[in-house]
Amino acid sequence: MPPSSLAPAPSFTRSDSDSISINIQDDITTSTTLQPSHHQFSHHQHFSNMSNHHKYSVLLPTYNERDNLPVIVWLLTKTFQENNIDYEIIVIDDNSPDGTLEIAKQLQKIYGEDRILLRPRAGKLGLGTAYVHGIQHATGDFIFILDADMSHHPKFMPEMIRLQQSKNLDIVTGTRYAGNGGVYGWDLKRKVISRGANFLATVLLRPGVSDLTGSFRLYKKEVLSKLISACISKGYVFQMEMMVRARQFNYTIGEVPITFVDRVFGDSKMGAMEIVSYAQGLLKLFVAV
Ligand SMILES: Nc1nc2c(ncn2[C@@H]2O[C@H](COP(=O)(O)OP(=O)(O)O)[C@@H](O)[C@H]2O)c(=O)[nH]1
Ligand SMILES: [Mg+2]
Repeated sequence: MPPSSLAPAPSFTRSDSDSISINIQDDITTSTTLQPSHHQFSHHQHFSNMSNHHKYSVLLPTYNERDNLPVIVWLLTKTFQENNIDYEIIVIDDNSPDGTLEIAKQLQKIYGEDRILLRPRAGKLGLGTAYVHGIQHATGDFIFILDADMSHHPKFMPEMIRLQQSKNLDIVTGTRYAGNGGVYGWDLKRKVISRGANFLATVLLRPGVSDLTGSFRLYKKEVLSKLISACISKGYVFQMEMMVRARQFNYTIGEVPITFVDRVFGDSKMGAMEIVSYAQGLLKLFVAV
């Protein structure tokens, strides 16, 4: 099999001898993302009659995502190949105790070293710096950022690219809080936290974007580099600061409604500590901006 061809449902045998096949995962993904009026993908599904000479680097930060990584990589590859888009996936693993990096190495063998780049770090250094680290190795002129836990489905990427191209936008952000966007699988507490975080940030900083804390975004590479070097926040507040700075620099931002589906495998790293540090970071920004 040529390394860059779409690997048909690779299966990964885990050390505890139960095996995971992509088909099962894909079923889960499709069934959990079924939404009533998803007309935004009925047209423009493919780019076959649209020329796209750009290269898209996907920054994929991982911490304990061994069950999710094969599926998200498979979905990304499928999406890019079906749309004739040049891409690379940069996995930034922070020495996950569950052995995510080992899985990533297997995926690199399947898909090729030009498609899967491994840029691991020695320990859990946080999300903000993971992007800083990842972008240094990106060879694309556009950068996608998304979570590795399948909460962000790659099926929205062609629409994000299309919107970016139609207006030559600097940034396109996925939004859960406009149009057909939404959140599925979160309990009330988590929904309130997310809404609260967005509300607080909107009131304090007025950035003109409906989803500030989301992290499914497309950037022109030089725009992301500039934003990253201007950002002072670490952790969860980082995503929001990026949007606030973007407005400061007068970058153009588009929004594509996305459905966010809570992770099926693994645990969220969002805890009480993250909420406290988010609030602190927000206040710091409010004072600084
Ligand atoms: N490299 C790296 N990735 C992280 C870290 N914390 C979270 N992630 C990844 O960032 C993404 C979002 O984290 P997640 O726990 O799902 O956050 P939530 O969706 O807000 O609950 C996932 O792909 C995680 O694996 C970290 O410290 N380092
Ligand atoms: Mg998540």
